[in-house]
Amino acid sequence: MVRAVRSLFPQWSVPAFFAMALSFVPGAAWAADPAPTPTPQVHKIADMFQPLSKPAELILEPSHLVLLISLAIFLVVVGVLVYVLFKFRPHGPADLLVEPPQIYGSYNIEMAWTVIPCLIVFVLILVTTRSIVEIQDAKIEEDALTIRLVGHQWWWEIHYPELGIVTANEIHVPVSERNGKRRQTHIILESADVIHSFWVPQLAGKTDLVPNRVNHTWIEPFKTGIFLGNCAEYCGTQHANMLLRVIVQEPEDFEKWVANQKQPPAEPRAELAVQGRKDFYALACINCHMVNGTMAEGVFGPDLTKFAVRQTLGAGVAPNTPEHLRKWLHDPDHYKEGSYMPDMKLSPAQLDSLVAYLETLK
Ligand code: HEC
Ligand SMILES: [Cu+2]
Repeated sequence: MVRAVRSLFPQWSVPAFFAMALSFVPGAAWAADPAPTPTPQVHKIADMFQPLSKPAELILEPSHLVLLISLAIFLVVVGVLVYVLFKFRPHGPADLLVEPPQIYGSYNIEMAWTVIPCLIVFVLILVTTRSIVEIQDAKIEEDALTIRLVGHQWWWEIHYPELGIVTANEIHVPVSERNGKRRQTHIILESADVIHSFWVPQLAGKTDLVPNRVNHTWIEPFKTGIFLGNCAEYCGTQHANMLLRVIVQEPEDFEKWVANQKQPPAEPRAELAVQGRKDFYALACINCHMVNGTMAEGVFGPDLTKFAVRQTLGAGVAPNTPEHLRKWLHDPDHYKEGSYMPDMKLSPAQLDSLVAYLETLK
């Protein structure tokens, strides 16, 4: 039945009617972003109607059905409304003086608008339950990559427990072949503070990150490139700036990334960068940030071990360039008002040295 419905529902009919729904999709937040991304194709419009991973595909069918039913209801309600407005409009000044017949209640109509919606809801429950079960009870393969994702106000902490990697805001995963070699990514979702929600529309539906609870989801992207996601549960003032990227790579490229992430960052050589590391140690940065292989062991903020490899900073508020980094350190509120990275009133000399040091973390 769903398949039949789907064939009735060509792709082009969706966008206009659901433009409103789509405006919630993270792609919108990025449209104005001048970020020059040197790396692979960014799938700019995070369009949930173009899924590129198993769980997102599984929810496409029921969502078409839901949208189709909603469209039918919309047409019936508006149709009846327009009919009534025309049919019973006053035909002349005389009509305004007579009171129309006052009819109280109708057994038939009331039965109809109680029973039909109940049936519709029942059908939707059955269809959506099937998809939910299909996604949640899917077998996680033995060779699946595991990621532990911890939501923070307002950034994403990312662990690869089996690989010993910790990073932030940008998830790297290997690509799967649709009909060939697959590599699932199992994502364990937790929260450090309030409820957040993981949503990368082209890869999987939303799953919440709830304090004191462990949720799960998985992805299996069929295309390389960068997929944009967002926190999808209001989590405080900077909720809209809690962006997420999933960088899907060929297995060889992914392995290279892994090998690099496992190395501690190279020793800074340039004088300015060496000074920067001293400043980094002296300025309390180390209370909140970790840099593997150094005395910086803070865990309150994002791990900076391989900071310079990331494409963005501040969970996607700005491209990761020296200019933006300098501005971020000078005044994080400029990008993210109220963020938990304090303005440390750094001097221009400190800013220069810190930027030089952070740029070596790759
Ligand atoms: C009180 C804890 C705290 C201190 C002290 C602190 N930071 Fe942060 N920092 C954070 C938090 C929290 C974030 C994440 C902000 C966000 O994205 O909402 C952050 C983000 C960053 C980022 C962006 C990381 C990324 O990948 O997006 C950099 C770079 C950074 N801090 C550098 C520094 C430096 C350098 C210092 C010292 C001058 C410092 N921080 C001091 C908490 C702190
Ligand atoms: Cu959030």
